[in-house]
Amino acid sequence: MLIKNILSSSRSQAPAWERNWGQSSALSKVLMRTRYRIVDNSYPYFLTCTIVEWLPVFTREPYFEVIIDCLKHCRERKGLKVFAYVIMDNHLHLVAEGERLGATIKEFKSYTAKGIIELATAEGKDWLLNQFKFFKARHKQESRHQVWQEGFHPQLVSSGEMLAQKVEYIHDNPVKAGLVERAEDWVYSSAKNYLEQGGVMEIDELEL
Ligand code: NI
Repeated sequence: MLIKNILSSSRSQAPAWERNWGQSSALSKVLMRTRYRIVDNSYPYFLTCTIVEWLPVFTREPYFEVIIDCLKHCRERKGLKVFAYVIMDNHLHLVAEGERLGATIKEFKSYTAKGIIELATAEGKDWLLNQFKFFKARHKQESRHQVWQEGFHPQLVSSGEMLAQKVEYIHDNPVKAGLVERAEDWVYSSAKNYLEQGGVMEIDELEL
């Protein structure tokens, strides 16, 4: 596993690197040549899903797999196009597109929340489960836990340049966090896919 130095602080706020765009890398030069065009009313969006209180949930493979399995399902069955993604310890980013994008992401969050709770229950992670209970929004009656923060901050990606910038930003997350030296060394992102080095799931690669 290339995952190292997973941040252990339980309540860290968004770190500085989250607020700054990445500097250019070899990958960005490839991406800046993108010929991707937005057609009709179908636009990609940059999305962020964050665990409640920035709790570090994704620290071991089974937790990452909950997300990967659900993304695969959404691609295969719900018409979700995933152009880029990264899973960090307490949040994930996507550049995605779909006819029912909002509804699909809502279902994705609900389904993965259940998976995370099941896993935490099976592993006896009472501390984590108690945090999920403690931070549950009062108005939410349908579940006892709150795993994700509300919403997913959709940002319309309206040009090829912006698209390249978002994809690069996504791939740079683990580098900026000091977890890996090169974007493609992070297992749970689409950086490898763009370098023809495989990747843990298929994506809808942009035409480069
Ligand atoms: Ni991030």
